[in-house]
Order: sequence, then structure tokens, then C-alpha cells
Amino acid sequence: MASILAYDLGASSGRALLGRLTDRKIVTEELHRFPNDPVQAGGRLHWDILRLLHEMKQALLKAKHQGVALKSLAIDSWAVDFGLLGKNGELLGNPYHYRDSHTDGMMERLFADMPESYIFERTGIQFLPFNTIYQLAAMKRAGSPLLREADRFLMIPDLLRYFLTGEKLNEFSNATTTQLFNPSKGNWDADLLAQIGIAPGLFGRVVQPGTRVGQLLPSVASELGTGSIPVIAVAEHDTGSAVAAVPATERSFAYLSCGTWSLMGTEVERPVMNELALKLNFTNEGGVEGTYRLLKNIMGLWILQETKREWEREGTSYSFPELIALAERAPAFASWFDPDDQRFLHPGEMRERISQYCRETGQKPPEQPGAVVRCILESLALKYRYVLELTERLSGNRFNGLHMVGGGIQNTLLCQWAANAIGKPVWAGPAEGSAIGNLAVQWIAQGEFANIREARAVIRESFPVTIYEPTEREAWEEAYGRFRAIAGLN
Ligand code: ADP
Ligand code: LRH
Repeated sequence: MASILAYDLGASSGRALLGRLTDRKIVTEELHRFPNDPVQAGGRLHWDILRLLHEMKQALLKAKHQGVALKSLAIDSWAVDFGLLGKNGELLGNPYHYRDSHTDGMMERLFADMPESYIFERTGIQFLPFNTIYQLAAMKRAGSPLLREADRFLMIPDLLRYFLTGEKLNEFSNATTTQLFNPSKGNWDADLLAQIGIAPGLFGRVVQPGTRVGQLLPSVASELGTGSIPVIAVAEHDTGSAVAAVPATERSFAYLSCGTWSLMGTEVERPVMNELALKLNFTNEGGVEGTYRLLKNIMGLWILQETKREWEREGTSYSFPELIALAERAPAFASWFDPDDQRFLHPGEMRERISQYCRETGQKPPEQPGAVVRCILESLALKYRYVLELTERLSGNRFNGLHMVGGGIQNTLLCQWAANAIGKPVWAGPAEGSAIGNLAVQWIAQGEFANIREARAVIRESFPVTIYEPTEREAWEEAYGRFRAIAGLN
């Protein structure tokens, strides 16, 4: 039976999922899962890009050993990061992690030369300090030798795809996250590149999700002993793939892609690039079939991941289910913080930062592990309510519930508290949203589905959705008012 392969590389882990279509249902099998641990070296934070390529090859070997013939494969990953190729086609250096501190203060520095409105009217993209534009500007300012030698700019999935196929192409959904792509012109923005002093020649042709972009290089196929496999560019930005997999029936719906980040918003036909979008710092990231994701980043489960890592460094290991059980038993509504306070962006001692935030806002810092986790999860749920309200205001739509996809939906407490906080049902599933959206776009490219609407209908039939109805409404309503005051959200 024909199978296809989706590589979904998240900021915390990567996986390779096999997909098959059986009686108009999608069947998936996890072939391979591996950690994605960034590496601190020489005072900088990098992605271990070649280890990721190695793990991707392991998945191909597993497929071969299982006797699976692959009809195609595709890659999606986190956004904004990139590698640079030299003239000889070799990778120059190890890609930086977007949480590296070299972009600190860069965004504000650029605003002195061009106001936010100038950047936003050209890109429609939210201001995040680690956007590619600020990463490149930081490298330029530091006189990076990599930049001097660079011949091509490839984002993470472009780069991994290049290693597999030899083709140097930039995929659209990810290109939009650079804050250097102009959706009106349908191309890289020459004015912005000139402002930051980056040669436009580094940037290649932009291909739409659903384009066949090559096949396994003979050298890769012979190294692994596989045949030649067609490679497709999907929505290579993981959030683009995740939203493609939202099993919504309605045309206009609200979603929360819940993993390392919490990405909340709605799908729109055209970018919303008005003053309110700029003021609320919403983004318009490119999606499949010409759609855009009007959304806002929320810091997400990163804060919990980092806290868990901190306990591990101290010698106590908790699993996510253990931490959630502890949180459930801790006292409710004891303290909160705004997850999007910039102090939580970089790796490090999250508990101390939470305590500091609590002290600054006249709250008693949480102490026991259960209280800390409860504080994180309640703060996230309450922030979801705030951003959902902003999404409604900006889009002019009222949503009767929230679709949640991504690994974070395994946190049933968070799903329930999200429903309680927004006062509407949460429909959770599928957990492997990005990988499934990746598979769906490959099938569209192969003519198995006519379009994303049909793909979503099949996804709906293939994967369970858990419904969380809101409970404890009064208590959460009252908590929301207090949370807004503490977080200074008007
Ligand atoms: P990413 O793609 O950004 O790496 P995922 O979508 O894989 O992230 O989601 C990872 C998050 O899912 C973890 O940070 C954790 O909070 C949550 N998670 C993973 N496994 C479980 C589990 N068994 N129970 C509860 N939560 C979990
Ligand atoms: C989620 C994600 C998100 C970006 C961030 C850098 O994995 O792609 O959409 O903002 O990583």
C-alpha cells in the first residue's frame, strides 16, 4: 500500500510519521521520534542541524527495513531560523537558535531607521525580537564572516530539503515568518533588505505549499539503500501545517496550536494589515491555498518545559503527567504572571523569574512544584482568553469554541482550564496536527484530495476530537478580571 512520510521538527522534539489512506480514512504510524536539544557552544545557542538530518535518515532506514515504499516525503519545522550556504553549496556554520541573545535590542535599534508601521505595511508580520530580519541585522552589525561569504539563504526545512534533494528553494509559508516577505508583491521585500544591508541575491525563488520540489539525491539514496523518493514542499512552517490539520467544519474558526509555543488565531483569505492589527501586534503568516493565519504568539508550554529541565538539572525528574497531577492538587488561583513577559523568552531559571514577577506584582510566589505548574498552566489559560478576545475584535468574528491541536493537548488539565477561561467549549485533536497537515498537503499535491476543505473533512473522520465543556464559570470569570489587572492587560 502506498505510504507517504511527514517529518515534523518541533522546537522540543522531531518525529517522522507514516501516512496511508485506507477507505478514505487517514492512518498514521509513528516511525521515529527524537529529541531536538539545542546546543550552547562558544557562548551562542545553536540548533544541532546535522543531528536532525541524521535522525531523518534513521526514519528512512526504518521505512526501508519495514518494506515500506514511499510515494513522497515532506518536511515542516519551527519558523524564522535559517542556514547560509557558501558559493560551493556548503553550509556555513551551525544555524543559530531563535532564543540566542544576539538579537536582544536589535528590533528597537532598527525602529530608529524605520518605524514599525513601515515594516508592518510591507510584511503584515508581528514584531517578535527573534524574527529573521532582526537575526540578519544582528549578524550584519556584528560583521559576521558567515554573512560575507553567504551565497544562499535557506530556512530550516529548505536547508534539510536541500541536503536531501540538492535543490535550493524557499518555501512560502516559512518565508513569510522572516518579516522580509511582502505578501502584496508576492516576493522578498527589496526595501527592507536594503535597509538592513542584506543582498537580495541570497534569497531564492519562493514555492507554494503543494509543489513538488525534487527527489532524493542519488548520493543519499545510495547511502541509505533506498530508491528515489519524490519530495514535496508543504506548509513547511509547522504552524501552517498544524492549522491545515484543524478539523473544522465552519469557514471561520478559532484555533490554538499548542506545543512549545501557543499560537492562537483564525484563518483569513487576505492579510489583515490595518492599524489595529499593528497595535495589537497580530501577524499574518502565509498558509495553504493562499490563506493567511491571523494570529498571535503566546509563550506557551516552553515555560513548563524549561521549568521541568531546571528540576532535572537539580536531580529531580518529573514526567509531564506527574507534573500535571501535582498541579491539579495545588491550591487554585493563587498567583499568575503574563507568559508573554519578555523575561520568559530565553532559556534559564524560570522559577526565579516567575517568583520575581509575583513579587513585583504583590503576589506570593509559588513554592512547591505543584503550585509552580498550576501557576504556569492557569496563567496560560487566562492569556488564551485574552488573545481569543483580541482575535474576535480584530477579525470581527465571534467564535463558539476553540480548536486545539498539537502535543500540548495531552495536557488535559490545560485543555479543561482553557475551556473554563474562555467560557466556551474546547475541541482538542489531533495531537500530531503539524505532521497530519504535512501529510494532507502531500495528498493534495498528489490529487488524492481536491483541496484543504476536503482534507479537513477526512481528518475529522480519521482522528478523535475530545470535547471540553467549560465548568466553574464564575470563579474563572472573576480570576480573569484579576489576571488582567495583574498582567496590566487592558
Ligand atoms: P513542539 O512541536 O513545539 O516540539 P509538541 O507539539 O510536541 O511541541 O508539544 C510538546 C508539549 O506537549 C510539551 O512541552 C508538553 O508540555 C506537552 N506534552 C507532551 N507529552 C505530554 C504528556 N504525556 N502529557 C501531557 N503533556 C504532554
Ligand atoms: C512554532 C513556531 C512558531 C514560531 C516559532 C519560532 O513551532 O514555528 O509559529 O513563531 O516556532
